[in-house]
Order: sequence, then C-alpha cells, then structure tokens
Amino acid sequence: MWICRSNRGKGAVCFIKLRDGTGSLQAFIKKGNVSDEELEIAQTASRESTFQITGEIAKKRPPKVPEGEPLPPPEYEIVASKIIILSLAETPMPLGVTDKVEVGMDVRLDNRFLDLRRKHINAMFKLRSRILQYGREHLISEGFGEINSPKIIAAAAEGGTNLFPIKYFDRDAYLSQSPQLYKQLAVMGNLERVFEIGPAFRAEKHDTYRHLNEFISFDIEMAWASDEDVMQVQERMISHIWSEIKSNDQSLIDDINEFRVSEEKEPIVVNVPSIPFPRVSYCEAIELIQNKGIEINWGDDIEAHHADMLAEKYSEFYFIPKWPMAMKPFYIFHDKNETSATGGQLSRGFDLNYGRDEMTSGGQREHRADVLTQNLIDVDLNPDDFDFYIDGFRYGAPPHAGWGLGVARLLMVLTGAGNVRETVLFPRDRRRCTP
Ligand code: AMO
Repeated sequence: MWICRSNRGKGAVCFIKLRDGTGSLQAFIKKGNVSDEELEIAQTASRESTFQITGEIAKKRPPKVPEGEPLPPPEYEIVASKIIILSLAETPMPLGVTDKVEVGMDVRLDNRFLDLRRKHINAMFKLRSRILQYGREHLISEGFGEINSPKIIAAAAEGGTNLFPIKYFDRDAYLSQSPQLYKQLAVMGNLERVFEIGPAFRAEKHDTYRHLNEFISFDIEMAWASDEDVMQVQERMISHIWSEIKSNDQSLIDDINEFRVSEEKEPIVVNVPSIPFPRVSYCEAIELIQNKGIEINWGDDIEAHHADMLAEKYSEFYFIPKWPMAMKPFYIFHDKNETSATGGQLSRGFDLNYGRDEMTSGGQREHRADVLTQNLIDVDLNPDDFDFYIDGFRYGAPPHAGWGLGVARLLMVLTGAGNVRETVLFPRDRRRCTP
C-alpha cells in the first residue's frame, strides 16, 4: 500500500495512513511489535512510498462521545508485526497527491501518473472505463459486433487537410482520421451491425477546450438503417450509460463532487436523459439562433457561440438532423427528394449536441457507387484514391447509417470537466506529445 498521510508519532509508536485501490487503512506500529529498524523506516519514510505490512486487524479505540450519544460504527486498523519497504518516494514531489494542488494543468499532465493518484482524477478514469463498458454492453445487446479497422491509411476519410503524414516503407501514408470508410466496408461485407472504439488522429491546429489531435472515437455502422434509426440507437445507448452509472457508480461521482465542492463548484448530478432526445433540424436551429439576434446565415456552420443560443432552450442532449449537403462529407446521403423550401439541398447528416458542445456526427450514407464517385469529384477529391472504397459498393450495397461519438467529450459533460484534456489519460495537442 501507499503511504498517503504523513507519519504520526515519535518514539515508541507511530501511525501511518495507507491506501491502495481497495481503500485506506491506518497502520499502528509499536516498538517491540516490529524491529527498531522497521519502526524507524515507518517514522521517516516519505509520503507515497510503498510498503508491505503484515499484522493483525484490530478495532480502533472508539472516540469519546458525549454521554447518552451512540458510538459511531467501529473503525479498524492494522497492528503491524512486519514492515517491508517496497519503494521509497523521492522528495519533493512535483505535485501533491492528498493536499490541495496549486499547480497548473501542464505540471499535472507532465506528471500524470501522480495526478492520477488524486481521488477525483482516479474516479474520472474509472468512469471513463464504465462509459465504454456500458456503451459496449448496450450495443452488443442490440446485435452489434466489435471491429478494429487499420490506423495506417492511404486515403482521407474526413477531408484532405488535416492528415498526419507518415512514411510507410517506401510510400506515403497517413494516420487514420476516423474508421469511416472501413466500418462501411465491413457493413458491405455483411457484418450488418458493427462498432469500433479506437483512436482517430486529426492534424488540426485548434487550441480549444474540446479539440485534441488524437481522440478516441466510438463509432457504429448499421445496414438497412436510416439517419433516424441510428439516432435512436445512440439515444438508447446514452440513456443506458447514464442509467447504469447512476445505479452502479455513485461513489465515483461522489469522489468527483467532494473535489468540486472543495473548489466551490456545483456538485454534478447524474440525470438519466429521457428519450427521445429533442430533434432540432438545421433549418430550425438557424432560425432559432437568428431570432436571438445573432448573425448567422443558412449554410453557415453552427459554432459553439451559436450553439450557446440553442443551449438556452436545449441545455442537455439534442440532435440537429438534416444539415445542408454542402456542409457534410462526401459519404453522407444527399436527400434530393426532400421537398422543403431549401430546394433539395439537405442531407441525412446529423449532429448530437450537449448544450453548446458537439458530441457526435453521423448520418445515413450514400450507397450508390456512381453517386459516391460524383460526390468525391464535387469536393475535389480524386476518386482513384478511393477505388478500394467505391469498389465495396459495386456488387450490391444495403442502405446504411452510422455515427462517431467523441468519448472524451461525453465524459466531459458527464463529469462537468471543463476541458477534454482532463478526460484523456495522456492528451495530445499541438504543444504536447509527451508523456
Ligand atoms: P466527426 O469528424 O464529426 O465525424 O467526429 C465525430 C466526433 O468525434 C469527436 N471529435 C473530436 N474530439 C476531440 N478532438 C477532436 N479534434 C475531434 N474531432 C472530432 C467529436 C465529433 O462529434 N466519420 C464521422 C462520424 C460518422 O459519420 O460516423 C466523423 O468522424 O465528438
């Protein structure tokens, strides 16, 4: 166990507070029970040193309580008979584990292994694991199977400008921006419901609280499905994740709240979102933002400061379906038969937002090889670079749909963390590629 509180006691006795992943415990160390050398080690060892302690578990002496008042439940301690020091921690530490930390995010991230020992940070990453576990469980219960697509690729899925080039033997290749093309090819191969949780790389020069250059994308792809079908999969999955966390992981939320309260921040409450989530179509969203007196035109992107206006009405999860085709990638289905006033310019692409922040993009896909080829030409991509992909649609192709969800952003809204760097173990941004 780790020493987490300074040693108390001099002379013949000493108390140390220990912790490991199962909890914390006081050790009572007394001259005579252990050797003089062991007693000295216990009295002088630095915080965060690790020990192996053998001894007997005993009830601690109960605290004094005013007459007539009930005693609190008994507490236990270990009365040590043998102490082995496993590793002495160096001093001073770059940041404290049990004290209030006054250092900035860079120092914390440089020393992430220590930062992680802090209770609320540790809880954050346990919750991250739960999100993935409950998400996986839910999709498997709906008949999805997990796939893994290559991360070394030769063609851009999400536009050619934000690729990280790499040398692949004697040719050029890139780090994958998303599993998009491969999850679709898996569906073309009769794996009708697939999901993937894997890294995506974007060479974007953003420096914001919600962009990283490497992030984990939680993707699905589903045959015989429309945009509406996969939005429903997503809302069921998110609602399941929230409900499982509420039922099973309140202690992790409590650890985060203990810290938030100490920082005078509102504690977080896990409210299971009711389904269906609201749908605010792109056209409605533009109108709503314009009605708030904010300048935005049909065809503009809905940026975070625009979404602030939507968040006044929709503060939690809501979908924004039916984006203009011109704003969506070539693989999205262009709904030319859509008969609204937009003259057939809409697509079956959607986003999921939580308040101001985008969590997901998705949509129904174009499944006709000739239209896909034209779509590539329309956005100045060379169809020859996409032969391996277009070929997948030449021999029968089911209509299909899917989405990609940013895991770090979902954890950010669950835990009230104000920055995705908080929710990624070792974040990668423009300035950071270590540790
Ligand atoms: P998109 O590019 O919108 O769509 O990405 C999907 C989701 O991934 C998250 N995300 C990011 N998170 C952190 N840093 C970034 N730089 C970053 N970029 C994206 C966001 C976003 O909503 N192929 C499509 C998905 C699909 O249609 O299936 C895609 O990748 O939460």
